[in-house]
Amino acid sequence: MSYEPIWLKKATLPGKPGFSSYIPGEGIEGSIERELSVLHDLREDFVWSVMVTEALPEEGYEILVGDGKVDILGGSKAGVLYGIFDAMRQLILTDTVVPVSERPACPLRMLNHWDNADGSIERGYSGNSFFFRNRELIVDDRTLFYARLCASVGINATVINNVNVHEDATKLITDEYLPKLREMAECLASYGVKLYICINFAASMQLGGCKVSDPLDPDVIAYWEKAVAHVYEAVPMLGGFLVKADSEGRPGPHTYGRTQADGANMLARALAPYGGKLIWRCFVYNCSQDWRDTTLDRACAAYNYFHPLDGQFDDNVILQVKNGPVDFQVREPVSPLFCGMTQTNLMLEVQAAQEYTGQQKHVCFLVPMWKDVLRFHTYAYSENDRVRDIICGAHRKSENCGIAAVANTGDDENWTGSDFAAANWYGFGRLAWNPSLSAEQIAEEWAGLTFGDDKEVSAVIVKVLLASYSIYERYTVPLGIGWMCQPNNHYGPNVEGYEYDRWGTYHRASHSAIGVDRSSRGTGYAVQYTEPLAKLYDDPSTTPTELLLFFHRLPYNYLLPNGSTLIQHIYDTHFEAVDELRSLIASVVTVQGLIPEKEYTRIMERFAMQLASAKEWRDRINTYFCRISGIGDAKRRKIYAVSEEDITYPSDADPEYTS
Ligand code: GCW
Repeated sequence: MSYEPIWLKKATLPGKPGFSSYIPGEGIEGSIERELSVLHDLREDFVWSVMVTEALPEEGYEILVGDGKVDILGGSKAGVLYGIFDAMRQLILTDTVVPVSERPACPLRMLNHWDNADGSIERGYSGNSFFFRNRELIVDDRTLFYARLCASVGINATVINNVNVHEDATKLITDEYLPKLREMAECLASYGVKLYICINFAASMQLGGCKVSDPLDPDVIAYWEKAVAHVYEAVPMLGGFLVKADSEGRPGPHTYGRTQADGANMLARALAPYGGKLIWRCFVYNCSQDWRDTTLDRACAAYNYFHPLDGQFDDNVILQVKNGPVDFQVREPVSPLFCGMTQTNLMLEVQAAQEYTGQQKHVCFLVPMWKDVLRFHTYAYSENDRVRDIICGAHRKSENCGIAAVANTGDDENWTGSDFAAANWYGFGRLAWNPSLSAEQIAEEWAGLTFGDDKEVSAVIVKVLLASYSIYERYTVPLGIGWMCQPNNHYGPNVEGYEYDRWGTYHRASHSAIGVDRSSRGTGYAVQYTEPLAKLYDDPSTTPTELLLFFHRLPYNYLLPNGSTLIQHIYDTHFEAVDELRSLIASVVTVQGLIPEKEYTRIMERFAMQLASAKEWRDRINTYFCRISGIGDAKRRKIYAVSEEDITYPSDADPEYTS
């Protein structure tokens, strides 16, 4: 399948070096040469030179400019490449180069692909895998271009297979795959991207003939030592393993009464002699909950399992924590693990794949959401530390930390299905490199690189991106409640879809109130946080409005700080967001003709799907809450309440309804 150069469009002219064929063994020197010639094509009148110097941090770089001469210095060859891409970005956006001195904030800047060996992608919204086809690994020009795109935004690591490791992918660590895996690792490394793989915790049984996968069993330990030695003999540049254990049916140490630390350390010790890292996910919870049991709260699970183990993990273990305590909902509080694990290496996991945010049919630029997470004050070490400090290693002085995004790519021609979704891939890399960049700056860069330098087009694209997350949030789930989507595929509304299921994801709406009480009077989730956060979240009057229903169970006539009742807020946000979406679409129509037709058509096709789905969200949510509460919209907009006699309209005279 052919592919487009997306944000490297201007740096990839047909027949010119950027679109090069993959030549095995070419190495990072080959990439530097190729990218230098792109720079040269962009500005022939400049004299370009590159140099590696130990005076700079390993992945850092400096660009020196003087008298038509540009020197790019890197702390390593990868640093040089990052410097070249910076110069390229500057040239394309501003037609000139200014001096800069840069180093990445996060040591690990990683993508997690949920690609299966058969070529399908779990939660993939842009075609099939370009890493696997029919149980075979593919290494070709597209792999190289993927690495080029990653390097151009500073991504330095990737996991190519799904965390749910099924039978075929279990064999990635065997001779069936190792030679090709090495080729893959070399291809990626030629752009400074380190390959990682997901392993199956039960491989000792499935491949090694052991009776168990108990991490303290000597046969299991011996199996992994041998298996890892074999893998590193074939693929010495492998970064390590990522593991999903004891979660959603995946095997893990809990089966044997062992802890998550027992499981992680056993694998980490097998990897340590080779410098390998073991990334262990904290997404551990009971997915067979009885919905009748209102004392059990899934949000509490990760902290309950991992917090008591703080300090027990080996140094080459990194715990990978989803941004929120449940699962990539449109709005969740930041996971309390970032507040309470001061003796453990941590990595943040966000999801660029738009599983719950419109599945790449809806525009949803996630950088603003990620920035909220990164700047969140954890109070773990001091008053001033934020998630970004923790994942950049500021406190533990460790290189074993960073940020991972579940990737949103596939083999679609434009890589991400939706053209706008590429901004999330781009933005993730830029933010991981420098969390202080603003969402606006990232959006502007991406728009300029992707759609050219027309100011009008850029302004419209940036406006769409920056408005999109807030709009999506408002026509979908109100006030952080979550999980009102279709079960299984997670697209579109279904208010009670998860209500009586086993997944621990309930809103428990009744005729008078909605939400789960997660305060100290309820499940106690709020008090997993450090102070002053625990106190703040424990009280509805100090809980941030956008998270109100995540933490509290409240009546529909509860008054919000803006003077609106909770139910009126639901109506207002849903009506307004659909209207705003309509006007955003109209603004894109104004630049028809200034955007290439192919892209424009693709964008409009997706907007049509988004608008239809947004209306469905609005009408289902509004109708559900109108019917269940019997309270009508103070502004009398169209809601499908069936029987008018059942509805009471808040009167203007009633001070409780001053929306
Ligand atoms: O939300 C769930 C997804 C699963 C995914 C899981 C996880 C890869 O629906 O598809 O499995 O999260 O993060 O492990």
